[in-house]
Amino acid sequence: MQTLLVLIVFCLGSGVCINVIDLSSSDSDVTWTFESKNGSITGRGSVPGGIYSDLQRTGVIGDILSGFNDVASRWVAYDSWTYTGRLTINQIPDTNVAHLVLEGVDTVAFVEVNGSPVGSTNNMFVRYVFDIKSQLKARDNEIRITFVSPVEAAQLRSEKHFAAPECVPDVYNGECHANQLRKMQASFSWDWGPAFPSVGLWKPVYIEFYNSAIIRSMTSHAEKVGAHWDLKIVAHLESSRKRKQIGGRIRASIKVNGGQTLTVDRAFESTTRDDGTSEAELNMTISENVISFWWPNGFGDQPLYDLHLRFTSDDFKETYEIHKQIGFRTLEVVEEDTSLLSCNDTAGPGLSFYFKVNGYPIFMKGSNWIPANILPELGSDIKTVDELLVSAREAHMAMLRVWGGGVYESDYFYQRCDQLGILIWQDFLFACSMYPADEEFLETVKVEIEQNVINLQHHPSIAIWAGNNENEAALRGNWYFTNPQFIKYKKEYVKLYVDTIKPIVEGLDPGRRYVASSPSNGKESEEEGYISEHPYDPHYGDTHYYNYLLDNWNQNIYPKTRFASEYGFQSLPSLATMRTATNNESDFRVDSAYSVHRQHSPGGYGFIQDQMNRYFRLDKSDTKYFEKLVFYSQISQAMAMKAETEFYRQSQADWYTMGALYWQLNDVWQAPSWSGIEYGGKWKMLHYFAKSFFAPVLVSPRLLLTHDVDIYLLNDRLVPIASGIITVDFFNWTSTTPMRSILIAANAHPLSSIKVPMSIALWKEEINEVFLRFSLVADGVGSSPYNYVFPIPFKSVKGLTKPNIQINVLSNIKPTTNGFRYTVEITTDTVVLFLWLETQEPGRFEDNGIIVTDPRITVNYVSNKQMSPQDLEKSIHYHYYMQE
Ligand code: BMA
Repeated sequence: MQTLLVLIVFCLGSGVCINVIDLSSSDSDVTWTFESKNGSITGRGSVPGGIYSDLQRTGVIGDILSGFNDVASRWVAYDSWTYTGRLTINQIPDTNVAHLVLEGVDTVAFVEVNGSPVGSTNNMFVRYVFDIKSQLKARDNEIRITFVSPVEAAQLRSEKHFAAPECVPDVYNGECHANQLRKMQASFSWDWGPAFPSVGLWKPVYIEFYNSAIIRSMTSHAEKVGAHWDLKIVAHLESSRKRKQIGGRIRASIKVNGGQTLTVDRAFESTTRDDGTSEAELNMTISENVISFWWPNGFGDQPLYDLHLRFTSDDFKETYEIHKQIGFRTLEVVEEDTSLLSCNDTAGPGLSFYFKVNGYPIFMKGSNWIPANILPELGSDIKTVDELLVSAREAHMAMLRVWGGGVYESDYFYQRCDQLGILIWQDFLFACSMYPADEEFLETVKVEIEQNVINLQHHPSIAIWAGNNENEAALRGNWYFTNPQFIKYKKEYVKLYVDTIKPIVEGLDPGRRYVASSPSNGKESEEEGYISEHPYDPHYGDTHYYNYLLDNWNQNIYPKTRFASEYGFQSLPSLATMRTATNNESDFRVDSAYSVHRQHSPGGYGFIQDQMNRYFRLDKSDTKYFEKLVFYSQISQAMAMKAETEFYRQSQADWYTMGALYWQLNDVWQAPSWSGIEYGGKWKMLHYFAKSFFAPVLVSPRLLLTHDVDIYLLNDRLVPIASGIITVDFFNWTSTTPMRSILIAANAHPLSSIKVPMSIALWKEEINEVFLRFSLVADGVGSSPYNYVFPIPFKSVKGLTKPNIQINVLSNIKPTTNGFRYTVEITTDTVVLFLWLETQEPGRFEDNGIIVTDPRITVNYVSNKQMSPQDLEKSIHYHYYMQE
C-alpha cells in the first residue's frame, strides 16, 4: 500500500529550509520489499536493515545464531537480492538538487530509480549520494537496489587481483577473499565468529532537496596556546556536481562554561570540486577560563560543548545547520628516545610509545572492541552499545581499540565514548590479510577514508588512527606464504597504507598520529620502510602477544613491550548463554559436533584444557565435566589476563610499558572466544577481574621462579600515594584468619608503578600450604582491591576445605538511577576460591568470582527489578572451586 509522502523540513534558525524525505522502513510512507534473484522468495524489507535480519523476521530462516544455522543459511549469501522501495511523492519540491543519499550500502550493488540506472556501489563504509533529479516524478516512485552476492563478487575480483591468503582456515566455516571487498572483514568469518556475508542497506536512506549547498559534516581542531584555545572549525559543504561556486554566510557558535555563547560569523565564497564539495573555515579564540579539560575515564570529567554550525546561502537564502559536541583536551603519542626518559632509567634502548593527555603520560587500560553484532545493521543497537561501553567504564577502562576487521562504529558509539571518557584507538578496516592495490580498490578506499575521518574527527575520544590490523606482521612473518612475492606485496602495502591512506588522514586531521599498522614499531617501522625487520620489537611501538603453550598464569613468561595493544586467552561462555543457541543437552560436550562447530580457533579446546589442567584436576569421566570445564575455563582466562595485565602495569616501572588492551571485550555469538563479556551482555569472570586488575590503585605482586615475591604499587592517579602501608597477610588454606602479617611502608608518585624495595621469600616447605594476600591503606585512597599470590596450583594445595557458606540479602534496598541496589551478605567459615554467584533475576552482581578470605563480605546486586530481599535471596545460587 502506498501512501502520500511527508517531507521533513530540515533546518533550524531562520531562512528557507532543506526538505528531506526519510526512506526508513519505519516510516509508514515508504514500503520496502526484498526479492531473491529468481523471485521465489520475497517479503517486507527493512531499511536500515539487511537480508539476514529480514529473512529471519519473515520466518524464511530461523534464528541465525542457533545451532548450525550460520552454515545452514549460507545459501542466502550466494544468492542475489533486490531491495525495492516504493514511495509516493505528491509534489516534488522544485529545487535545483534532488539527491538520493545512501548512508551505507552493503556492498556491491546497482541502484536504479524509476527504471533508470543512477549509480553503483562497492564499499559499505562509504556514503553514496546520487543525483536523481531527472528520475524522480510526481506521485509513484520506485528505488531499486540490486545486490551482487558478496561471495561471488569477492571471488570474481580475486581472479583478477588476487591477494593472499587463499582462504580462511577450514574450521572457520567461512568464505574466501573478504580482502577483495570493502565490507566488514569479519562478515566472512573470524576465529571468534561465524560468517554472515550479508547484503542490505545497513544505514539510513533519504532524499535531500535543496538549491544551494548543505553542511555534510564538520571537523574541529582545538589547540591550546598559552592561556587560550585556538579552535579551527571546518564546515564540509556539499552541493550538486553542476554547481561551481558556493557562497554565503557561515556561522559557528559554542556554548562555554557560565552559560555564555561565543559566535563567529563570516561571508564565504569558494569554488567547488568536481563532486560538488567545498570547505569553509572559521576560527575562534576561547579563553581557557571558560573551558574545562576533557579527561579519559578515571582521570577527571568529560565536559562536552555544544557547537552549532550554520550556513546560509547568498543566492537562495537557504539555511542549513548542524550540531556536534566537542571536547577540549590535548593528546599526543610520544615516541622519544627512552634513554632520555626523566622518570625511568631502565627502559632500555629504543623509543617510548605512550599517550600524553593534557600533559600527563597516561597508562592506557582497556580492551579491543569487535562489532557488537555480526549483522552490521544491528551493531549500532543503542542498548547493546551502551551496556558494553558502560561495562568498559565500570572496569576502569580508558581506551578501546576499534579493531580493523569490523566497521566504523555508529555515531552513537563515539558520542558515548566521548561522554564516558573512553579513548578510541581506531584501526582502518583492513585485517589479517594482504590487500589489493588496483586502481578501483584504491579509488574507493580514498573516498572511504576521507568520509570517515571527516565524520569521526571531532570526537575527543578518538586518540590515534592505525592503518590496519596485523598486516605488517603478516607480511614480515610470512603468515600466508607470501615470501616469494615479498617485494610485490610490500609495494602494494606501501601504496595502500602509506601513499593513499596516510596523506588523507594527515591532511584532514593533522593533530592526530597515524601509524600504518597495529602492531608496528611506530616511527621505527617508518624508518625501515613500513615493513620492519621485527614488527614485534619490544623496544618500539605496540605489540600483540599470544602464547597458548606456556603457563599463562606465570608472569615470568611475558615479553617486554612499550604498549600491549592485544593479548588474550579463550574461555567458554556460560551454559546460560550457550542455551540461547542450543537446547540439545548432548551438545554440551567438547567433542560434540556443535562444540566443534563453534570453536574456530584451531586447537582451541586443547589449549583451554591444557591451561586448566595445570591448575585444576578434572577427570574426563566426571559427570559434570562440561559444566566444570566452562567454569574452570573462565577462571583460567580471568587469572591469565590478570597475570598478564598486571605484568604490563608493573612494567611501567622498568621497561616503561604504557598500555594494556586485552583481546577482546565482546562477542558476536555464543561460542568459545577471548571475550570478557558474552554475547547477550553477561560478564564472564574476566570482566569482573578487570575491575580489580585495572583498579587505579593496586598492590600487585609478582611471583618469581625462585619463589621470591616482588611487590609493585600501581598508582594510576594524578596524585601521589603518601604514607601508604602495604599489608601482606599469610594465610593457610583452612582459615580466614591470617597466620601472620607483614607491614611495608610504600609511597608512589602520581601515574606510576613503583617496585617496593623489599621482596618476600617464600620457604620451599610452606608453599604447599600458604597463600598471600596484599592490601593497602593510604591517606586519600578510598579503596584498593585485595590481591593474592598462590604459590602452587590449586589442585595441589594442602588444607583447602569445603566451606559453609551463608547467603543473606539485607533489607536495606537502595534506589539507583535506573533500578535498585541490594546488599548480599556472604559469610563463610573458611577460604572460598572463585565464589561465583548467579540468579535468574535480571541484573548484575557488582563483584563475582570472589576469593573470599574474610569471614563476612558483602556484594552489591543491581537490578532494575524491585523484589523482596527474601525473593532475591531464594533465587541466588553459587558455585566455587573445590579440589576433586
Ligand atoms: C588477533 C586479532 C584477531 C584475532 C585474535 C585472536 O591477533 O587481531 O585477528 O581474533 O588475535 O586470535
